[in-house]
Amino acid sequence: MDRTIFAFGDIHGYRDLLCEKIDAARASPYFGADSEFVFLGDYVDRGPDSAGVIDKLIEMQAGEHTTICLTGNHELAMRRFLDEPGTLLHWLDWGGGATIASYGVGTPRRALGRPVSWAMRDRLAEAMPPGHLPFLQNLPVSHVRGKYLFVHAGIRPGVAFAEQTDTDMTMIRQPFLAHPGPHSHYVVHGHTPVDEPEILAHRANIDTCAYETGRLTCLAITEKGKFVV
Ligand SMILES: [Mn+2]
Repeated sequence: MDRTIFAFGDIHGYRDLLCEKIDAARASPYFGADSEFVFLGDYVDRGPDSAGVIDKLIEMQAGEHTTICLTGNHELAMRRFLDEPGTLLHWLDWGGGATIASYGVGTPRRALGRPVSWAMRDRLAEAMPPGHLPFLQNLPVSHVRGKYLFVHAGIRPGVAFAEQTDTDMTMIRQPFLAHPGPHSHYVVHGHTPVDEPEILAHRANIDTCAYETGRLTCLAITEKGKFVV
C-alpha cells in the first residue's frame, strides 16, 4: 500500500457530513496528492439530501483524486425502481421516499397501485439531473487494492473471491460478520451499523449509522496502519 486510501461508510443522504468528512480527510496527515477515495455505497435513502450526495460524488469522480464509488443495496433498490416501478413499495420500505423527495418529487402516503408507481418513476426520472442515472448504472460492486477488498456488505466465507455474488457483496450480514477470518482479502465494508468503527484483524466495518448518529466514518488505510479520520 504505497498510497493512502480513504474509505467512507454509509452516507444515506447526509451531504453535509460527507462534505465535512472529505475535507477532514484532505486536511489529515494521511493525505497525499495520490490518495484514493473509496465510497462503500448506501449514498441514498433515509437522510435529507440523497440527490446532493450523488452530486458531490459525481464532483469527486470528476475531480483531482482517484475516486471509486461502489454500489450499496440502496442504490440497487433505486436503480431497480427506475427499471421496474412495481418495486416502489419495497424501495419505500428502505427509506426511498426521502430520496424521491430530495429530487423535489412528492410521494403519496397510500394507494400505491400500479399507475401511481409508474407515474412516480416517470416524475423521478424527469427530475433527476442528467449525470445521476449513468452514475447509478456504473457503480462497481467491489474494488481490490493489494490485499484489501472494498465492498458494501461483505463476502461469503469459504467461497473464492471470483465466485462471490453481487447479492452477497451488497447484502450479506451472517455468516460473514461472525466469521473469525481470515478471508481471501482484508475486507473493508459497511452495511451493518455499529456504534464504533469495528477494526478487526481480518475486516473493518465502518458503517457508524450516520442517519441516526450524525457520525460518518472515514478510515485512512496507509502503510503504517488504519486510522479513523
Ligand atoms: Mn446497506
